[in-house]
Amino acid sequence: MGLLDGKQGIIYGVRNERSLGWGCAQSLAREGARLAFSVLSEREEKDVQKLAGTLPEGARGMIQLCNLTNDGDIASLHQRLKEEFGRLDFVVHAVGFSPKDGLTGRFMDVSRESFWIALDSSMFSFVAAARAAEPLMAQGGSLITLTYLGAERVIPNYNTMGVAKAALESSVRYLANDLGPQGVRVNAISAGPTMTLAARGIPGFTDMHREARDRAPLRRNTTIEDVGDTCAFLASDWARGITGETLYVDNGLHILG
Ligand code: 0WE
Repeated sequence: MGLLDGKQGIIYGVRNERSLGWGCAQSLAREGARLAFSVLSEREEKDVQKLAGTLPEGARGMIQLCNLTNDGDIASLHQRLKEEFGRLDFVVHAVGFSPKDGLTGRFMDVSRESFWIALDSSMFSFVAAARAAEPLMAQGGSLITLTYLGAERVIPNYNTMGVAKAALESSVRYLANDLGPQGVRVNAISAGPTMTLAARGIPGFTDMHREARDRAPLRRNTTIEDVGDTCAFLASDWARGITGETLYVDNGLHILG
């Protein structure tokens, strides 16, 4: 018997086997949930199809292309979700993007264009996903997004993503207040540095990853399984009293001075 037997939800942002979204998918599937995946491109769709094929039969739902910065994409995805799933119990938003110039040099030198791309794709995308999911969550539900300590502290080069994550964490609180009366909970997981595709391309990330392990109270790095199990908890009724919260899954890194 799984924690999430009979529940179904959608995951945005699985890209490969190292993705935090994939860690969430594995934990949610293990606990008995049925999953839909939303991917950005046809190339990613093939990869995610392969990954989803490794999940238990009952966990595999639909895979559909959807760019969360496109309202038409969101509408057709939810039309299909309504037809094939009927109801959503959770949404996992594991999406974030900033153009390169938002992740390097001085924060204040980012272009207006790159700044808004980062805010739209990393932050407003969660609001858009929440709004679209609302009609399918009449019986309550759980919305989960991913954030990072760079929202609250200055982490070198995180720059525009830090400001986007700060807005995202604030949106978690406002959405929690909007949707609470309908029994929809909204929370964020603040993950420690993890070796994902998104992180690997970042200059200096390897050193940062090693330092995080050496300094963290638990002396280990955050894994996608750590994040996935917390995600399954937040999606479950065990977390029924938690909303508007940011949970740290970082081996205690954020408590250090
Ligand atoms: O949120 C993130 C990274 C997300 C991300 C990654 C990229 C790389 C490729 C967003 N946009 C882009 N754009 C690209 O063109 N993390 C929490 C991982 C991360 O990124 C950092 C970090 C950490 C940790 C960037 C600078 C410093 C630390």
